[in-house]
Amino acid sequence: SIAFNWEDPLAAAELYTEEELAVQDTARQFSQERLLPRVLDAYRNENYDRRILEEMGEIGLLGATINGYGCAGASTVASGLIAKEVERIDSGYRSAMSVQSSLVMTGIDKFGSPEQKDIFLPLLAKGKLLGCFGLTEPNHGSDPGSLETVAKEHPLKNGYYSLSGTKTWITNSPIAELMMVWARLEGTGKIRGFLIERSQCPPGALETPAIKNKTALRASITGMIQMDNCPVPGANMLPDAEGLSGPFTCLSSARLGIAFGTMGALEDCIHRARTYALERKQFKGNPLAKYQLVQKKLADAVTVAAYGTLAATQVARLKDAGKAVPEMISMTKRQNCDMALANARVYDIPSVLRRNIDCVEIFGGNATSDEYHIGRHVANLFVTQTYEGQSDIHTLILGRAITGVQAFV
Ligand code: TGC
Ligand code: FAD
Repeated sequence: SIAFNWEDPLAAAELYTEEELAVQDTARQFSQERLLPRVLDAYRNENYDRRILEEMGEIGLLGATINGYGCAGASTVASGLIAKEVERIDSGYRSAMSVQSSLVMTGIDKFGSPEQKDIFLPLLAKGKLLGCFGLTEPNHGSDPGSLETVAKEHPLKNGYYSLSGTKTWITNSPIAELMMVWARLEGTGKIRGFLIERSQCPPGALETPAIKNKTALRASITGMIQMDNCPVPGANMLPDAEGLSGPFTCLSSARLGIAFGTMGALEDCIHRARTYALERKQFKGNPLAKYQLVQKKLADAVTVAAYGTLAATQVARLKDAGKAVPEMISMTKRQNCDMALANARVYDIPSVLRRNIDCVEIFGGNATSDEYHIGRHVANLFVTQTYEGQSDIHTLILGRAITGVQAFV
């Protein structure tokens, strides 16, 4: 007989192929066995274990949608399910992986030369080479079209470009060996992508200081990329990306991964809150789960996770069929990040106005202890709402598509 399954209420699994379910199982097993035991130490000490990407590479989780170069050639849905399982542990772990797979590897796969693909993709797929993606600058975050980093012909080294400028808030940058940096090419004024190899840069030309003491995403490393006449071989410019459509194409891939991933984080919050509510007793020995207000919190959060997963799955299917447009991705990224955060945390508005109540309240004072894992998810989800286009920016992307009038400037 068919029964309601609170862990998959709208039977999303029915929409997945055998292969996609197998990929999800592999990712879940890896995440639970290899990531969960590390996460508290990583988060407490801002200590990302670089070996994680190699371990992910060994089982085919990196660049999963790419065909060839040692990549799995899986569907966008399968790749989304990987993100969901990894983010079930921590958004920072998904972040480090997204940057490698969706931003750097996608960028090379879509816009790289055959030589760039042959050299870099197999190493990135195995996690032997660690990548980062530098678009944001200190003065230009939501508006990367105004970026100031400049690339010009190197005055001393023939066949080289010279890059100068600063990128900030760059995931993986302090430990990355390969940096995909977006800069304005002197002369044309167009934005182009460059692959900077750390091992090729002389001292002083490239610095990547870490941004320490973060209040969230502490299990991933974040830093700057400071370039001072950094020499980059001409062969390391991405030949097929000119203008913002290059970085934005990579972002479309990563944003969809975040839409899946945040549903994994929310599902973990639900799982933990449900267990806690069944075990914790207050008032005459009743479990918290007996109380209607607690049940409403769980009902809301379970509904949000189910809807968000279905929406991300639909957009991923459309993407594989060549029928997705960026606004669909903006819609799911915005909605899933906002709703995951709202349902995981305390909303700072009067309770009478609250539509989206949260899991964290169910833990009472214990929410403050990191051993309950819930506070960590809440802090991380705020960042997912901010990077890859803050939610209000996606609101404006949708508003532009709905009205035909753009509100950015
Ligand atoms: P706009 O005129 O809208 O577009 C410029 C050109 O880009 C094309 N385009 C896209 N192409 C592919 N995919 C997309 N999603 C695209 N969106 C736009 C567009 O067709 C146009 O092409 P062309 O050929 O006509 O030049 O540009 P705009 O400057 O008006 O853009 C405004 C806005 C707000 C939409 C854009 O700047 C924006 O999305 N801002 C948000 C910035 C952002 O998302 N930054 C992310 C940095 S990376 C990051 O956060 C990684 S975190 C990773 C982790 O740790 O998980
Ligand atoms: P701003 O652009 O200054 O925006 C501040 C606020 O103003 C936002 O709420 C925004 O929505 C709002 N705002 C801005 N313009 C408008 C407008 N026209 N109308 C209405 N509201 C507006 N970047 C990378 O390139 N690579 C990475 O790997 C990367 N990793 C990151 C990791 C972490 C942990 C964090 C926190 C950030 C990361 N980022 C990365 C940067 C991220 O993409 C930016 O923080 C984000 O795009 C927002 O830019 P900003 O911080 O400069 O905010």
